[in-house]
Amino acid sequence: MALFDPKKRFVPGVNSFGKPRTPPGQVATAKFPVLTYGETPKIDTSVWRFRVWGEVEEPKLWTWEEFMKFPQTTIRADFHCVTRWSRFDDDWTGVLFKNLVKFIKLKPTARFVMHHAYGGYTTNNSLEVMMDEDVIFAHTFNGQPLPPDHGGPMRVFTPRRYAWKGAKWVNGLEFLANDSPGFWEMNGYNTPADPWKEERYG
Ligand SMILES: Nc1nc2c(c(=O)[nH]1)N[C@H]1C(S)=C(S)[C@@H](COP(=O)(O)O)O[C@H]1N2
Ligand SMILES: [Mo]
Repeated sequence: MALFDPKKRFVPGVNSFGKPRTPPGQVATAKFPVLTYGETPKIDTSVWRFRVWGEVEEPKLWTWEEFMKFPQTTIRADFHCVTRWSRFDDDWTGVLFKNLVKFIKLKPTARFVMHHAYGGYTTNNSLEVMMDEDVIFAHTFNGQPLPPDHGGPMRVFTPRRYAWKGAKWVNGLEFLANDSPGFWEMNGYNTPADPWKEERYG
């Protein structure tokens, strides 16, 4: 299933979900800067594990092989960093959250989702934001394995939110009943983080 409808690119200046392609205060770059707080962890897929816990009926622990059996999707999307650079039209392949969550039995109390990652990074989104149709757990970038500096072997990418809302080297999801700050959220960044509303800080 491809979410990208090429016809939409014929609407000048509008992205795949009907918003201005360049959010306010952003500048386009052809580069792909690496924005990491700390070191790049090196994780082999043979030892990679993905945990699910918190407000769920049954915690999960998936291996790489198990994760690759979930439905795979390629999206074309734009990347917006809160430090004001944006990258356009990359193809990301992996498992959409909305498909992954079908394999998790949520408790009715689950309202927020904390991403956990190798290295200790965390970030929190509402369940509603995670259910956006293009939130993806990506292992492939423009047809190549996602490079370690950009979060390989697996990262989260949230095209409708600033990029800090997706954890590189993701290794688990914790479902929460209440809004709880992750790494940057504790440091003054906000939870919804909508680039078109310039929700950068607090
Ligand atoms: N684990 C982890 N994930 C992270 C970060 C980080 O420091 N550690 N930085 C975030 C920020 S602020 C951005 S802009 C993007 C940067 O992704 P890139 O390095 O691939 O450009 O990753 C996000 N995810
Ligand atoms: Mo960022």
